Amino acid sequence: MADGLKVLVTGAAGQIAYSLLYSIANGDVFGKDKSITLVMLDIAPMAEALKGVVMELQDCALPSLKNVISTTDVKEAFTDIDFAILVGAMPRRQGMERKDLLKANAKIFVEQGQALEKYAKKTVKVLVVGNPANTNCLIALTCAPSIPKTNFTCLTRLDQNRAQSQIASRLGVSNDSVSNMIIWGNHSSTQFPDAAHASAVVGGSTANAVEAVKDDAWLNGDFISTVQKRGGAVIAARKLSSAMSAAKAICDHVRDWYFGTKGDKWTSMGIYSNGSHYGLPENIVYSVPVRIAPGGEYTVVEGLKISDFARSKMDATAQELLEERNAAWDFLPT
Ligand code: NAX
Repeated sequence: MADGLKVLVTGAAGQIAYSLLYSIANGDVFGKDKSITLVMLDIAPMAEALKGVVMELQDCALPSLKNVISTTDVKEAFTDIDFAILVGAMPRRQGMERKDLLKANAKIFVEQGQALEKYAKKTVKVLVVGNPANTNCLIALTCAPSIPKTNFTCLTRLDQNRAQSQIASRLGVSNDSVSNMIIWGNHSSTQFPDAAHASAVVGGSTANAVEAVKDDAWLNGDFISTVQKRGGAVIAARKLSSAMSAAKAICDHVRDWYFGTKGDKWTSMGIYSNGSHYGLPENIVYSVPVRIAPGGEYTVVEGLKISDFARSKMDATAQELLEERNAAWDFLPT
């Protein structure tokens, strides 16, 4: 078996982790020939529940799972890790102001950013899932200045998968017939799912998705709002937020980041904006299309034609991220 990887999942006693841990341990993300040491972090009140998850992982008897460490200690969790999948976050409680949620989560991601800085390998790759994912990611990378900013991403793959599936079902084709969907901006209701550059294989030939759908009113209206509000629709129906689809999207994101994207295909992920792509502001974490080389180095897909409609949507979600950043910054250590 190839050299192992040490992979941390936070929020490990939560519902996304329950769907996610098996796939990582089973080799569905990093490959069957990679031995995995799985580190699971949650908060102290969840220590007993974590023990149950450990027992279940042991009982799966998976060949690629070398070791399982469950802990409520941040130092133990972050020491020498190769990958950090930061799922754990404070959920919004009834009566909680948005500011209170930002504050609670800023505290978590300051602590975890500092732990990455102190204890993780300098080559660690970090995926932030816990909401507000983009701003939590910005906080974590700010608190880990010795790790390259390009090693931090946040999850918008679930939004991309939702958009891809909407187009595929509209065209009556399989999900893998649709590619190069883009999610711009924040993982929130201001995100901009953009089908203008996507492709679809219909009846054996490849076409631009917009030309294949032939319904601009739907593409600029219901398609966008369905994707933007999908998380809320799942909560309304299930009384719980997306977990199975979130875990699947995390696996897709990390697998592409580890093995690279294929051929001319791209994927969307929230990355640190250095101000040099598509006129986006500097110092926010913004979702853009990227191509990824094996090993993880990514390049932003450049040169896409941006319509006035797209521009206004891209700017609106950037504006929301600037506001989130400004609100969260009050809670950062000086
Ligand atoms: P759960 O509430 O089921 O689980 C969260 C877990 O995190 C709990 O076990 C909790 O004890 C733990 N936790 C809290 N603070 C922690 C800390 N400081 N260190 C370690 N663990 C801690 O939530 P779940 O449904 O699993 O969702 C987790 C997060 O993902 C939420 O913030 C949610 O909003 C976010 N999501 C983000 C998505 C994205 O696309 N970026 C989509 C899915 C999901 O909504």
